[in-house]
Amino acid sequence: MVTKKQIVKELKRNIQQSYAMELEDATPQEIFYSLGKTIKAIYNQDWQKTWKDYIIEEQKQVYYFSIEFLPGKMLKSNLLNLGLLEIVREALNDYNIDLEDVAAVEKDMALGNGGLGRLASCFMDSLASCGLPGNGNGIRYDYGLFKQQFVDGYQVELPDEWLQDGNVWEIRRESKAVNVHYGGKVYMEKQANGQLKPIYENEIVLKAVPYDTGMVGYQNGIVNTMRLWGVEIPVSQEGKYRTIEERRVFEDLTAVLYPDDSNETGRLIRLAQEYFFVSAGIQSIIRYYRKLNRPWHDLSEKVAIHINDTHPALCVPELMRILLDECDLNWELAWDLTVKVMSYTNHTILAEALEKWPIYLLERVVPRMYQIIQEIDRRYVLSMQNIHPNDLIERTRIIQGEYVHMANLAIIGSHSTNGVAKLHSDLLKSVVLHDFYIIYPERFNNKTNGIAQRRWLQIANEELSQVLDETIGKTWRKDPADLKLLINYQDDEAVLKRLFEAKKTKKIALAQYVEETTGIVINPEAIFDVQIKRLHAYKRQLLNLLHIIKLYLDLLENPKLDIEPRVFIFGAKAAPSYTYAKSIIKVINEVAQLINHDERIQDKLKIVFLANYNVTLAEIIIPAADVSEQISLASKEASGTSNMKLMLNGAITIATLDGANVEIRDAVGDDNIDIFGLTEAEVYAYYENKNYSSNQIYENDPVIKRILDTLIDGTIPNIGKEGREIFDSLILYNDEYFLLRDFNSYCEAQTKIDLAYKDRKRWEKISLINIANAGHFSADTTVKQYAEDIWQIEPLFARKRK
Ligand code: 26Q
Repeated sequence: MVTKKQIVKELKRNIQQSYAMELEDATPQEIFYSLGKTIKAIYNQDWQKTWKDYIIEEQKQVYYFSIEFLPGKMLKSNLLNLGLLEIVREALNDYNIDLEDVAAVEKDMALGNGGLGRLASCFMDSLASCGLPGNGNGIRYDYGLFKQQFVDGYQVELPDEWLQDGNVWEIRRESKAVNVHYGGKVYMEKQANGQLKPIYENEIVLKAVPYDTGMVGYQNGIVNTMRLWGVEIPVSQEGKYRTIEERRVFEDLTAVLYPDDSNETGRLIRLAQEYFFVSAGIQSIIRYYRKLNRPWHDLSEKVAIHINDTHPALCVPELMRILLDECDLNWELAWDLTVKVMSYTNHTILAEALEKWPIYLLERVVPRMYQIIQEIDRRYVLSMQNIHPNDLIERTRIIQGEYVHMANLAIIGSHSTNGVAKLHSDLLKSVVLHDFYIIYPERFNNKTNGIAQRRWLQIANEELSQVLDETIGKTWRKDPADLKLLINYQDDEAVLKRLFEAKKTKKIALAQYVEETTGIVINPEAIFDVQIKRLHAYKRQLLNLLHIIKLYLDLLENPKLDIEPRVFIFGAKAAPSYTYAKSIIKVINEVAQLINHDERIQDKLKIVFLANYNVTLAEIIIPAADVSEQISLASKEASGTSNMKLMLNGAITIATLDGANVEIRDAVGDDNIDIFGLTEAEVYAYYENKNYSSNQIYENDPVIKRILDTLIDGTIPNIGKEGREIFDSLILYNDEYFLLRDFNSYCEAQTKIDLAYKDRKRWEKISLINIANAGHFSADTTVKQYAEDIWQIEPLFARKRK
């Protein structure tokens, strides 16, 4: 066990070594870096040992391929998982240094857009904490997701220079670099032994260098690896570039994360990025497997590869390429192994978000991939003839017209396809991927998302954690299902009071942050009503806003209206090219400006749009939330994960029956969640019957008309263009996401929230019931299900740290 004294000694030595100064004189930045080095040195032994144990035990390992990872800050979570959080806090305290100040200087590692990337990082934490042999494989972007600022209410994007002060957690492993080939011409040549081998001409070779970060398990001595690849120009290729510009394109391959979280169509660089981490990752897996000296047909007993959404779907043809071209396997064996090794998760049902690449691009960027995809496609059709009708085969082909359909490639090339919540997985089977479900029913399954309780409760909300520890003991930290024990206290006034006080403390902290960053003063006694997620039409931030406008108009008409004071809090980034989403941001900001400064409202309503929503900000907002807004149009949100984080922190959910909200309702019961709106079946019925008319609602409902008119009649200043654009989307273009249809139902649900909050005892009880049932949504449980049902991997027995 590491002592406080040892830590201080090492920390001082590192500060001395790096900066030639004393701890007392160091800045938080200098302390952070040196503390990081100190901690890394502590877990390095475990890291090495974990790796060796996996090899000695010949453990099957999973490689989680994801083009996004969103770990946020790592200092406190590493300390917690090493069991050193309190020791280090005290050690620094002895020198009058606040750990929080040191932790605050760490830059968020934001190599992801939102839910999908954060899920990948929660899984990394849980895999290590459950002692499961799981590695991450992704891209080391030089710039993470853009930083968001508001200027005159408009979103402005700034580069995220997260590597500016270096990255203390990573290890660059030059010796494990591999080459990745692009472009040129490929043709097949017969060898003396009759085998066909690809000959490459004029291709471009890039070097992929791995940067490894230790993923520390929760107090179990396990450290797994997240491997992110960065691009370099190999020395051998230096002379090949005609111009600096030409060279720059390749050098910049891993420079930036694409900031679109749905569809960024047809970008050459994006395709090159996808192939980059896929090829590098699979090469390094096969290099490792060869060292084990085992026969090829055992590959699927040692290796599982997970395709996180379709972005890494080239894993399928790339593994085929290596097995065929470099390991000389025949097609049948290579294919059999590939399908056994691969599994795929789908994260969306939005048709426009299903990835497809134009053939000409694949031919240009990754010609050998295209050849192999053609052959997979040809054999797929052949194998299905005489079994299934032609039209079904045609609809499920990988290559259709001018495009390669990546989801089709991932499904055909893997043994498992899963959705991320029950409802979503059912919709995949019955609608979106129905054709594939007919062909491969056994491949489809559900794995409901989960979250890392340790980060979202213990680290983000120490106050609540402490109340839980003192009420139900500490076992929930390892066993989230034990949160259930809290149910026994649902009528215990003392516990309820303590929970309420913990919430209050966090609300005061958030209020302080809000005042410091925006100048807006908010009342911690008010209901904190939170919607935090990417800005998307289907997530319906606009529905939330329309309700706020309604409250505002109601209050103007009747200043005595008896409503609980409410603060509406938003956090959301819009993809830079998503004009409509940006217009919604502008309008929310202008409505905020209007209402926050209208004295007639007497602080009954406040709107706060916090800029630059990211993991760190989430850790400040979520513990302070009273109400969780999960109001997407039913059927559109695959799962959602902020719904789980907010519930865990005692917020009460107002929700449509979409994604994991359905399972949250099942867990807490109808009385402890506020459900409204169309069901998924009703939404589909509208599509079927084509009988929705938003204009009819607008003309017949004077309240709705009055609210919508504020968008275009000058009531809200400075939104000429945007107000009109949004108005038109609702009326001229028939309200694609049925906001008007759900509006009255939403308002009723909001009234219920108001009434429930008035009955403070009841509110506190509902909040407790939500916390007690949040253990259902632990990522630990989720990864264990993946491990058992899909990857067939087993935990390494947890050993106590010495
Ligand atoms: C695709 C092509 C080109 C460029 C970008 C993309 C792209 C990038 C990111 C497409 C999609 C994403 C991210 C999707 C995402 O975050 N989906 C969310 O995944 C969560 C975890 O499963 C779910 O909880 C959310 O419901 C889902 O929206």
